[in-house]
Amino acid sequence: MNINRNVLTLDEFTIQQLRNFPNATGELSSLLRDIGLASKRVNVEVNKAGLVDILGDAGSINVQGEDVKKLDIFANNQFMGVLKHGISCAGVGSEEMDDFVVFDDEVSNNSKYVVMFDPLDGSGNIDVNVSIGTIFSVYRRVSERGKPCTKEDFLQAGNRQVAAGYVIYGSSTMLVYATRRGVNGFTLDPSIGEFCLSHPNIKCPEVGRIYSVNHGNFFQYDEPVRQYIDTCQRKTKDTGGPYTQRYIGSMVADVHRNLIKGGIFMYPNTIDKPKGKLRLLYECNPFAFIVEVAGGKATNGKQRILDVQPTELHQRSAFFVGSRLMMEELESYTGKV
Ligand code: P6P
Repeated sequence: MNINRNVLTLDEFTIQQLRNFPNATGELSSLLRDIGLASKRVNVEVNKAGLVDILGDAGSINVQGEDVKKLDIFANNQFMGVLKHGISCAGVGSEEMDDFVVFDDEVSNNSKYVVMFDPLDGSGNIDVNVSIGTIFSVYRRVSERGKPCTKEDFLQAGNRQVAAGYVIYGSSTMLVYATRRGVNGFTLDPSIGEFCLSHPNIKCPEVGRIYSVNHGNFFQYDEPVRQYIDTCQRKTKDTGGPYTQRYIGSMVADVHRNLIKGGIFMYPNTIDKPKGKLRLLYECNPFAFIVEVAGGKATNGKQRILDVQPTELHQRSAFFVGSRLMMEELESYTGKV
């Protein structure tokens, strides 16, 4: 009997991956399905954010010193909930929580993975209806199984990630995740409430014509970065341009666009933020992993991002990510990485 499988759901895809790798335990597939479930619940609230009193500041201030909006808290609790009650995660770290959380129950203590996530990145855009997103990063724990996870499980270099991904709540809702075997995108089909494989085996074009940076900070950037931005502005048909500047101010939307179309996203150090603004563990590392698996590059301007050894859960970093040849042109100004 020929079963019509022309559209694979996220669940079917992750189970198919299991069939292709019989030695796999299924814990990572299960964890990804848990994240997909939480994403669908967050999506419902994001889509009606303008209609119900879920907007507006929750009154609290998060560890970043930013006003926390109710949707941030809702999203944080959704991802925490599915991961705590799943079978694959020993604990989590989140932008919305000062410290990492150990689930510390028998099943969780025997689980293989820990997860870092930014539950709702770009949340400052929630009430002006700009695309926002969730970002997540999965590590195999280094602490002894059977016991509670420890800080060392979360302070691993990005090159030890097992999987990473994001959800973009935009004109459509997409979940994109990478393992070392590839990057795949799933678009939510509201008619069946399932993420369906829409972008198999995503590759980042070697070169693009989009550069993404906050020009408002231009005079705060180091000279080599300003020189590269100037070069972008001077591109012509004869020199691989003209380039266009696209910057939404929501990292998930900006990096997703550049991943698909080709381009470079930059959040350099500034005079005001000498260590950068973006968070290494749950913003830079996941996107660096995804873009590298797709064929691009990601650095902090001096070093491959995935090789940076973290020392703090919420540490910041300068971040440059995108098409390989555009990153190499940037490095011709900032120094070879
Ligand atoms: P700026 C959103 O607050 C965020 O963390 C990223 O999503 C986004 O890329 C960046 O900050 C925008 O920062 O300083 O340009 O507004």
